[in-house]
Amino acid sequence: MEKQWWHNKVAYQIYPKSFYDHNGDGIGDIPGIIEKLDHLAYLGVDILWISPVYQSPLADQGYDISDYYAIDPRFGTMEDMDRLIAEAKKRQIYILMDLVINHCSDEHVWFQKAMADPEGEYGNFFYLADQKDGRPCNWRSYFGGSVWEPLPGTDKQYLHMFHKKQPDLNWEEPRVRQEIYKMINWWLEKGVAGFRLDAIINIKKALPMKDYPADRPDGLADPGVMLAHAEGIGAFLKEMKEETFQKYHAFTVGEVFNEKPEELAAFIGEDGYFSSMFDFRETAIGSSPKGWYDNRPVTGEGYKAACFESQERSADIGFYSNIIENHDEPRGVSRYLPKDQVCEASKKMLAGSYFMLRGIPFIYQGQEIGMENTDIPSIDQVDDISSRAEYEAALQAGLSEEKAMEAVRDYSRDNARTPMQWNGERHGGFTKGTPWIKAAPSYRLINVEEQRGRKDSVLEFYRSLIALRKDPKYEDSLIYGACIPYLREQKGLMAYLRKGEIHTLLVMGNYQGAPQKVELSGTYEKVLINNMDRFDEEEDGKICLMGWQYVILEMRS
Ligand code: TEU
Ligand code: CA
Repeated sequence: MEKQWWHNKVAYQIYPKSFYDHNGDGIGDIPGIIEKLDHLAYLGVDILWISPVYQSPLADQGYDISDYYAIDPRFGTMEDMDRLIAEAKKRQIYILMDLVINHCSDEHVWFQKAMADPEGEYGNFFYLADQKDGRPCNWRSYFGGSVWEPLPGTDKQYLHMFHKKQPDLNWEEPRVRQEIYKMINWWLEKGVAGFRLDAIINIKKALPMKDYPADRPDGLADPGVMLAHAEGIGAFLKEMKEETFQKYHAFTVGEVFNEKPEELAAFIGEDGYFSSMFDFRETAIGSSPKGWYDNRPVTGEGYKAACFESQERSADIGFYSNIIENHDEPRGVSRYLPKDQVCEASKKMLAGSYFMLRGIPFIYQGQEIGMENTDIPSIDQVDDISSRAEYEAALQAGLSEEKAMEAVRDYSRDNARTPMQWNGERHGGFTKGTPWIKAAPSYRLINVEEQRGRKDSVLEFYRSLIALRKDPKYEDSLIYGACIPYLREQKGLMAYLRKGEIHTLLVMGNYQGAPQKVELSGTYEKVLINNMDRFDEEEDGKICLMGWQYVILEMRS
């Protein structure tokens, strides 16, 4: 495999609105990110993915862009952005912008012009249809309801896969693609190192549009069904790569759901459309097509199986980007650990388990201190638009309000969007004003200030994981080595070997509260990481792992 600059990097996602508020208006901002760059350098991360800060009405928290060439004043100015890129560079940190190009905002000038004159120059930038012919298809939008919405002041309607304030761009129209490539290159010229590609699989629709069998009481069909019928996205992605990323050696990570298994090499192989794409197999565990209310909780065995399937699938192909959470998901520790067992030891075990898998590890803000899901008392205190749709779906299916709220509490995107917990002061030290969204009450106990320098904290544990991954000595195994499941059948054990040309590391996590004995794969040289201060060797080549213990051993070859 040809080496790339990003192979040995660790990435970190910032959700700017909730990261750090510099000017006290309650909204996190770019100057706030700059102020906290030293925290990120201390942690040791190399790549920052910044969720959208472009000009936006914030109908979907910035994933609805009204000007790709401008920074929203709530987040700062273009000078701030330039300063962020420069300050990051001083610390050898690379910046990734969030590229939201499946759709824009209904306040974008293209849409405004299409609305003013649907038959004119910009009409074909969107998917428009005559109202008189009825709804062209019964697809459900991701946020609930039909994808079709009347185009105000006209006899047309337009398509939106997400919120109605997020009209889909028509990628079949070459002028749309040219406008997008121009914009991408403009950002690359500015010095960003690459992009995270939002919802990118949606840019290719199954055409001609038609109805699919309804799968919920609303009579609509899941958008995933349409995607399964869409053919030919590759031509768009290849063209985009050649016109933009490739010329700049940019790092790109696709938010790709619903890809067809045989397409993985085309997406992230040596010559793939993207450098990497997120592995969402773990987030899909237990998820029901009916909605959040019908999801089943994750077990350790389920988690392990999902990780290994992804590892096996990508092994000879390329690098997945590995996560336990992001701004669309509940907190990883609240999702992948049993509710009554969430503690510092188990958080570290989960961290270590995904972090050493083959691929690029991404950390979501607050994950490095073990932030947990927040309290959500009632539906009117929810900001997240997808939570509202899921709440409705639960009620429609006959659940009580209390049961519907339970689902929202477990899966709401607000869980990840509460302010970053910097210290134990008011609002977790996120703002001097009133935060746009309430801080999780846990900030008094879980915060950066308390953990920084405390040897056995989650934060310091993440630092040690990052340092080990970046140690050039182990590059042959932790970056380029194979990932081989170890004692896969042993229940409650998540273990694998990272086998390189020179080094072999044995990674073991006891994914349960009870201790268990584990046979080692051979003799070991040394213990590289241990989340506990004991290491119990038995006489017969076995070790006894305490509940939630996690260790990495360097094996003797
Ligand atoms: O998410 C894409 C996506 O597929 C969503 O269905 C996501 O799984 C859902 O929001 C979870 O509830 C991306 C962004 O990450 C998300 O924040 C945006 O809302 C969405 O695109 C639209 O831009
Ligand atoms: Ca602010």
